[in-house]
Amino acid sequence: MVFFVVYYAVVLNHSKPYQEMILMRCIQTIIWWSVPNVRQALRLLALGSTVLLSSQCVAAPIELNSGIFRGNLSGEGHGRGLGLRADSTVNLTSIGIHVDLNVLSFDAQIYASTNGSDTGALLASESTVLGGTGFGWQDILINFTLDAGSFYVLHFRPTIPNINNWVGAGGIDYYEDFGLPVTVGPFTLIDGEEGYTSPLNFSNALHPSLRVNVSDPPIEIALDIKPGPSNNTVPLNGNGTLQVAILANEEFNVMDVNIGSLLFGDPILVDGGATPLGATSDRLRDLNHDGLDDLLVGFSISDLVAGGALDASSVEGRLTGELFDGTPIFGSDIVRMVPQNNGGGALVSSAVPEPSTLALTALGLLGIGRRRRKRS
Ligand SMILES: [Ca+2]
Ligand SMILES: [Ca+2]
Ligand SMILES: [Ca+2]
Repeated sequence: MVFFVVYYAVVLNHSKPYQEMILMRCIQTIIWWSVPNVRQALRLLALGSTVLLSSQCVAAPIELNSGIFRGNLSGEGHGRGLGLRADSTVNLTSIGIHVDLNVLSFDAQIYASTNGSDTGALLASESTVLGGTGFGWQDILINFTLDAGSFYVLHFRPTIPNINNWVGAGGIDYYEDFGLPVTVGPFTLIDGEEGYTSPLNFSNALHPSLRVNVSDPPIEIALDIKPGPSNNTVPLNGNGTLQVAILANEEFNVMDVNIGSLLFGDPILVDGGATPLGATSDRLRDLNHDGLDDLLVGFSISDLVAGGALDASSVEGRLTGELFDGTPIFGSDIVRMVPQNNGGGALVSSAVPEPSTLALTALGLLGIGRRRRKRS
């Protein structure tokens, strides 16, 4: 079809600028609908921003220590950490330590605390094999939101208790606790500690230099599964695409969504270990006619069910992901799982089908025209 349009435009008796314009539209359309990431990049360019600009918004790691350096010493004990207060609500995405680690599995942990000097319940823990790379920063990815005004203890330890053998010959950077409290970034550092499990020992007068990566706290997005007049039925044995809409508002531009980061599934099944699924299609459309483009993403129903991310017990679908600046987003809507009809008739088609290539091409041409008008 595309080649016919090109042929029609180039061969027939149109002016040269018109032929070139048609040719460019076709090339744009082919690119636009061929690769999701290219489409995303073009949308950003259309907005006058770039992926590079977005990545510059990602904050640098924040080093947490008293600023009074004791020295580089051996690493006896069962782990090290810091008690602190979050002065604003932030999402912690990694915890690291400045050290020479032996090759072992290590845990980054976040404990509750009432004062930054006592440890309560373990709130989050992630394990990673690290070490063997000499002295430097060793980071473990974690994802946990610290609430403004609350106290926590960040702790780094060998996964298996290993009193005198978790720090290598290069040692560990130590800072003096008497330099605390001190405010660093969005945190007030209260006290250094050591130990293996709660309660940790805060009588120790030293602390390591920890570093954390933070992002803005998660944003809840307005989600509409099967947008439009629909009772959100999903055929359990369907082969169609489940369309999920992220609705924009004045504060939330769907152009900021990193489509490659989106994952969908039943929150109960996913939190129980099932793997959520990435989107297989995406397009912009003002679904609720408020003048703001919404983002419609599609997920394969058969893949969702085959992967265990949806089953007959599902009553909710959750979408999680990130903005280009790393801010987490999440949203959910109800689903009503229904069995497939004999022969797979009406219920399967209740999932919005993928538009044909012809329709996509027409939409692409219309879409490019619409976006251009908006910019002018
Ligand atoms: Ca202490
Ligand atoms: Ca709906
Ligand atoms: Ca809208």
